[in-house]
Amino acid sequence: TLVATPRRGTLIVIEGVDRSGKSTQAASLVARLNALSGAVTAVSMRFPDRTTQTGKLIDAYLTQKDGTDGDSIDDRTIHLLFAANRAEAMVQLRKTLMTGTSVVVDRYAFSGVAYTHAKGAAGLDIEWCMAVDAGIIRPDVVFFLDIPTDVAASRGEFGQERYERQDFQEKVRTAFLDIADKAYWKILDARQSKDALGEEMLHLAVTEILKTENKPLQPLWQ
Ligand code: 2DT
Ligand code: MG
Repeated sequence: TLVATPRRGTLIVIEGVDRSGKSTQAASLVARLNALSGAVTAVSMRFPDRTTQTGKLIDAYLTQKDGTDGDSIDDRTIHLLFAANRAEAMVQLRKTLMTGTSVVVDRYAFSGVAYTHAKGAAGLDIEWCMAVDAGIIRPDVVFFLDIPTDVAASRGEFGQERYERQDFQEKVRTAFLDIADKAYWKILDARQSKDALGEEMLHLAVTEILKTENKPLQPLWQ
């Protein structure tokens, strides 16, 4: 008799500029996947994970509570902290995927590269930014929620944290599109209604889950 190898879960990453709807759509996708009849199980994850030791440093930096001028962590160091915050999650992520659960992740290394590179500082070229995350688990699919930054800026709560300025977000969007890999990125129109976008993502996610369940995990950028 055949002993079924447990199918692995699918790693789905959602990326985009601030206020593109990532967190809403991540929660919605997990709920929609779990509601399907059949054997799909999905959980969510987000980066930065602000609850860990590295995450607390990152949170202080983002909310600018970390020093007198809010600039007490330099650009290279904060980039490395974001990467460390992902690296420390890999054992758990791999375990979850290998037990057959799909994981929907709100931001990943692509945000790492796009936000750091958008600072335009010397030495923060795309190659250096990417190198730091090379070898972490490669997503099976990236949903890039694309939105003009003026539309994003007009949504609520813009401007509460570091980076939430439209001129900066424009640079971030450009950097995302520069590193978009057609092999596994889906660029989606994030101006459409929540439900329409959610349906589109569900359809694409199910297709991906069926395609990837028997494939080994791959390293990113190697
Ligand atoms: P949230 O608003 O989604 O919590 O993100 N960021 C994120 C980086 O600069 N580098 C990274 O590697 C990641 C994952 C994007 C908080 C902010 O942190 C930025 C917005
Ligand atoms: Mg934010």
